[in-house]
Amino acid sequence: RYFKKKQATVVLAPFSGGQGKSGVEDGPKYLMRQGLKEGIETEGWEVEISEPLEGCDYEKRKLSEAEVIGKARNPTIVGEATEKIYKAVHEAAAKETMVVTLGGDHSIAIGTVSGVMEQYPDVGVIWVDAHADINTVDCTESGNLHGCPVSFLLNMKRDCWPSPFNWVPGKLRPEKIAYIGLRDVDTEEKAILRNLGITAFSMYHVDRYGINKVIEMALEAVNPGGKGPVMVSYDVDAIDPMYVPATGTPVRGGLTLREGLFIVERIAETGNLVALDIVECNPDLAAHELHVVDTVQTGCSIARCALGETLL
Ligand code: 6HN
Ligand code: MN
Ligand code: MN
Ligand code: MN
Repeated sequence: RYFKKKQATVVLAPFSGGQGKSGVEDGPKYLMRQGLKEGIETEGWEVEISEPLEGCDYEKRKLSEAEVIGKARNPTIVGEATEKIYKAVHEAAAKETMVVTLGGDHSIAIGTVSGVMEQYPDVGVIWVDAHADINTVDCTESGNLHGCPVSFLLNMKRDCWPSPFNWVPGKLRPEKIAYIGLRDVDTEEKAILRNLGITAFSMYHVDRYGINKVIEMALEAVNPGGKGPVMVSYDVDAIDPMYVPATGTPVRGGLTLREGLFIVERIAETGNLVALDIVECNPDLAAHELHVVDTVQTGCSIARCALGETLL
């Protein structure tokens, strides 16, 4: 509905600076090698690749600089990398292509959501995750910025931001984001969700109402009447570690593989999807090769389902 032609831009975001473990920067490479691009092409999309972080050795800088400002770890590289991603995503969205960004850790969503919002200021964001990622730089316990992207997007505690984040527009409103899959939310994050009245469906709600009703309610919350554009920021740890073992912060009791895919199938069906992130695939954290394949195949399935595979 939003595109004249079925054109997609796959933005590669091999970045790990939002958390401590290495390996998540290899996510894009593994997803591409597993055939993500070909999978989307099979659905009739013409695919272009964008590599905003090409030539930047953030992995090396993370290890050598080990910067901490206030509580935030590695803020300079996170600020710089997300600004590059922001520009690439904005450019791709402005060309009226579907934007699929492959992480990398979830800090990259500071860039992706901001970039999408330049083109679609009223976009509704569905955040699929075991975690709320809404810690402020002020209240984060881990200091890992992949636990904070939503607070940047909502412009929370801007006074406390390290200067590399000065570029962040911070224009998302609390009523334009809804969560699905939550089951590991920090105490301060729960207070924030409550105070801002953010729509959040935990695994309890998935069990209580079923995934179909949950996705219906989430969409209605961020995009009333189904009239506007929607973006999905998909952290693969929303799905149970039984299906997605190779990820940095796995939490048991997650979505089944089918529930996880149904979310994007249903959103694809509305015709309102304009952008998708797939983040937190970390091949280095697999106990053996089968875990890598399970995780990476799930990432590729999310992309295909979001771009219409299961619509017969
Ligand atoms: N993710 N709430 C924890 C923290 O460190 O702030 C976990 C964050 C996980 C982030 O999975 O994208
Ligand atoms: Mn590596
Ligand atoms: Mn998560
Ligand atoms: Mn996340």
